[in-house]
This record gives sequence, C-alpha cells and structure tokens, in this order.
Amino acid sequence: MTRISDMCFLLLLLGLLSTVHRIHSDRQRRKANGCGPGYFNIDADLRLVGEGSLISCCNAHDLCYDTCGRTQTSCDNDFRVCLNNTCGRLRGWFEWWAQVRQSACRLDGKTLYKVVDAIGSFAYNSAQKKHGCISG
Ligand SMILES: [Ca+2]
Repeated sequence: MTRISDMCFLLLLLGLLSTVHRIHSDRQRRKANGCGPGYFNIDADLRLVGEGSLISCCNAHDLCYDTCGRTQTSCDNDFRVCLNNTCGRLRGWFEWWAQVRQSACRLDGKTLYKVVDAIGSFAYNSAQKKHGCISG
C-alpha cells in the first residue's frame, strides 16, 4: 500500500517536474535576435542612423514566428504595421527634419519588409518546426 502511494507520488512529482522543465526550456528557446536571421543582424546600422526603435519590431516578429498558431502572413502584416507606426513616432528638432527622418525610416522599413517577404518562409517554417508547431 505504501509502495503504491509512493509510486503515485513519484509519478506526480515527475510529471510536475517535466512540465516545469518544458515550460522553462520553452521560454529559453524563445529568443528574439534583432533585425536579421541570427547569423547576422543590422541592429548596429539601424542605431547608427537613428532608427534603433525598429529593432523592437524585429524582435516581436521573431517571437511571432516562434508562436504556434500564428501564420506567416499575420506575423508579416503585424511587422509592417509596427515598422510604419514606429517610423511615424520619430521626431526631429524641426518639423521638416522629422519628416525627412520618417520618410527615410519608412524606406528602410519597406526594405526590411521586402527581405522578410522574400526569405521569410524559410525562417517561419524552421521556427515553427523548432518549437514543435509543425512536424518535419
Ligand atoms: Ca531576427
């Protein structure tokens, strides 16, 4: 009798530990790596031209690709909206300077979006596989 209850307790403990481990490693695996696929990124370049605030859009986009149930299209759309909104918040000493900065930023944002649009499906599929969302 004692042995059975001990076994049950042990099984319960193991189940709990594996759940905690799974949640913990899941959290650890979800890491955004800025604007770029990981082996390179252009965060430093963006900061250099005063567009470092775009990096948060890239990180949100990375995490979106890692999320089961999110489609690539919805992640990419959110990314485009984020880039546009973030560029719209750039300010300058003068209104014309703010306009120049925002236009330049939107142009860079478009380039970023085009890159994602061109090579995104590979990144999306590998991220979804890595997080167990799709098999393969
Ligand atoms: Ca990235």
